[in-house]
Amino acid sequence: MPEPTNNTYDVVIVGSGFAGMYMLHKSRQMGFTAHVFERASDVGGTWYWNRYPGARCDVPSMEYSYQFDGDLQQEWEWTEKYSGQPEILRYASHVADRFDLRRDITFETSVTSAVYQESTDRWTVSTDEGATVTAQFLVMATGCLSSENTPSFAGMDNFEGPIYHTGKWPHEGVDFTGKRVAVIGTGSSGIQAIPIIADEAQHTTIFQRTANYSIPARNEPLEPEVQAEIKSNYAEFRAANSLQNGGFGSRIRRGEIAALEADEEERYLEFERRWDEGGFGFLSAYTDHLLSQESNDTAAEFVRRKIAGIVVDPNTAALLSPTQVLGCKRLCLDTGYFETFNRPNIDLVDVSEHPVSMTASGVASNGREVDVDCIVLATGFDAMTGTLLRIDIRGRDGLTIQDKWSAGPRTYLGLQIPGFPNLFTISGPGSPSVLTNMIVSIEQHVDWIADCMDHLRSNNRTTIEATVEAEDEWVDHVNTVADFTLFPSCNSWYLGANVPGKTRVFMPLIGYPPYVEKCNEVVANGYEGFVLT
Ligand code: N01
Repeated sequence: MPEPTNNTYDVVIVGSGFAGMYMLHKSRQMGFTAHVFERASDVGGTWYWNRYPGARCDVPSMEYSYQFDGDLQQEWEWTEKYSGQPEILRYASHVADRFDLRRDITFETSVTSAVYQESTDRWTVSTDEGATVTAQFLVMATGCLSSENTPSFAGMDNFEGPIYHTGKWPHEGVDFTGKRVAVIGTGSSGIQAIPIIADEAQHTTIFQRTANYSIPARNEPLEPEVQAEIKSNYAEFRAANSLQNGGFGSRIRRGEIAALEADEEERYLEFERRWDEGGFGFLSAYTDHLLSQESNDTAAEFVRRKIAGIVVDPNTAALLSPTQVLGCKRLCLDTGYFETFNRPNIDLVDVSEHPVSMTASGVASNGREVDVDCIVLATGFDAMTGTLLRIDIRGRDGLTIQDKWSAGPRTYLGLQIPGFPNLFTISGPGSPSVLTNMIVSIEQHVDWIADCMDHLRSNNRTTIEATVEAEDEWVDHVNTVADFTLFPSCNSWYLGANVPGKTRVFMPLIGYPPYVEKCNEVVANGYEGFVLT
């Protein structure tokens, strides 16, 4: 395993998912010395850990991939419209080989602390393996969904069988054949895993707290002609995607009218077409689905009717029918999720009113106990802030990130935090991150950070630090935009509402590509909102 060869670097990067890998490559390209620390034993980030059955990306493969290198994007062949986890992990590994990244990555090593030394304007970074290095720049490429959320269920220690979390799945896989399985959680991970687990297990019981909307993914093999056609003009395709809301989907038909401007039948046909096509295009039928409750109701009602049409048992169909705003929690894409509830070997238990607890032999709620051999927790993540807050990060005057963010995360552009000079977050809270194609956002952030480091070097500056005024204005902006939409209306992880005790703040910025324009404008105005020393 490559240990750091020096103890001083221009850049230390934490994490070797898609953000950390590109940050390393870009830093090297620009002549900076860089080193990465990664807690996993290989690259891939979220795709390294989330190996649960059915794990698959919900952004098409031809878009969920790097565009920074023309040859790379030409030579890699995707096999499916939406790639499964194994293929994405192979791609990450290929990128690491191709750019010889692993020689500068120390694996199986977690950064435990990062302390800013005011006397030297450098960060001292320490790891759980006892390494200590210093760097001018510290880049947190720690991912948005990288700390799994394991609720403390009463009696959890008593359960005698194995408990698996979808976000930390055993590498050797899990054989559910002949097993009685409980699955807790029906977000994107649960909805992808349940059909496959139910197909394999003797019996599966789903413990659902909130029913979720899901649209058929309609995954299919990626025809070579389709791939070749996109590759023949890849740069143009990428540029067109970058201009779309969320940075993806230039081939999605975008509706141009509000839902209520269409008559009922026209609307029904439009939703039906999009349901048949599958994917996130469903959300683009009309312009105002996340702005107007009435508009949202039309789409939500359509999906509820679909569920009622698919699920044979009316009680189960009713339980599976969501009532919150559609899209307020991230919309799920599935393959046969609702159909799975017609199997004879699956039960659905509503735990919306009564918490789940565990016993030696199973899972209980509201006095009903179900004996199982193993439990799958599809209970999500302490998103966007969880991983950063687990590291002892201390900025100027010993300010800790835990104190700085005690009332929720505060950043400028989701890139920097006042009091923490030369520390950058990739896809941090306050940036569009999780509301976009993550790889597009990552590349935009890495390019911005690398240009910024280069700017300091060329102008004989040592540090860059966001001002408190810029941060205040930015946080206000993020909140104002969110409040203009229906996003804050439900208990989503975007708000931190899934983790007991977490401050309720809408963390991502809604608005990509305007965000990119803002970042470019900040640079054009001489790094407006930052102080350079
Ligand atoms: O996590 P989630 P996830 N008792 O937080 C339930 C990305 N992703 O891993 O809704 C009982 O969405 C919780 O219930 P509730 C994607 O961005 C992408 O599924 O809080 N239940 C919910 O049902 C996604 O949004 C892909 O009431 C409890 C579930 O657990 C994000 O990752 C695939 C509970 C958690 O759902 C997270 O998805 C997978 C408790 N104490 C993930 N605590 C694709 O690209 C939580 N729950 C397709």
